[in-house]
Amino acid sequence: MKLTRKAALVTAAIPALVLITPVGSASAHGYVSSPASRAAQCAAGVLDCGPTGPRYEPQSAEGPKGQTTCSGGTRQDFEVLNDDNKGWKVTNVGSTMTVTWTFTARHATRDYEYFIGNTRVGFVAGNNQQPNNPTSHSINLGGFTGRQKLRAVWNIGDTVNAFYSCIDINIGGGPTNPPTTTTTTPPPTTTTTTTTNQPPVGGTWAPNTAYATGATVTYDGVSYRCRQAHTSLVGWEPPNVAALWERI
Ligand SMILES: [Cu+2]
Repeated sequence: MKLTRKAALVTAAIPALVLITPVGSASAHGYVSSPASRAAQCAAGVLDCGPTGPRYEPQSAEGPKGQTTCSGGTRQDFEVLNDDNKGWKVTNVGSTMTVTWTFTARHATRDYEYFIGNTRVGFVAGNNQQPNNPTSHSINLGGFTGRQKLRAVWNIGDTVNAFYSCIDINIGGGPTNPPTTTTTTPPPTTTTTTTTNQPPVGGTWAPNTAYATGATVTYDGVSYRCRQAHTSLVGWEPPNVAALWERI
């Protein structure tokens, strides 16, 4: 009788333990599942990312907000995600792409940010609400082209932390040199007698056209000023490429 009672107590205790263990904080967060982020590729076994870390917890690349890493900078076994030369699978995308997050815990969300290099190409407010799972965002890639690393950041609303997810993409298949915001060539002044690339005044934007810095165009009835000299391409329409065209 005594034995049976003891056994019953032990059995009763087991389900409680089993329930508590998986709810531990280490496994509960989120990552970009589509297109397959670096961590998603680790979890799928596409690449060998080591015996721990993203292999089993693609959702745990966590760290303080404001970092520029893919790993979150907290756990050493996630640093493999920062290796740009690991041979990550690259996804071909257009000038706009859909990014899908999978959450294992739907934390109240401050916002989402998307970066290429130091340029923030996307922002989605979270309003401190719990997100749906999964959650998808359409991100305009800001006129960048070619092989790029999109860094997706999920900023949590009620902790100091964020979750980081890097996605290797090939945008458009156009020229490999993306427009950047680093050039600060001033607009040609009236005293300059340069005859090349004179800003067309008030023309309609067209592809395969050389535009000088300061040139103004209209597109869909809206006026824009050229931020830096370039030759236009389909896909680089003024509303798509903030690095090249400023709305006026
Ligand atoms: Cu979490």
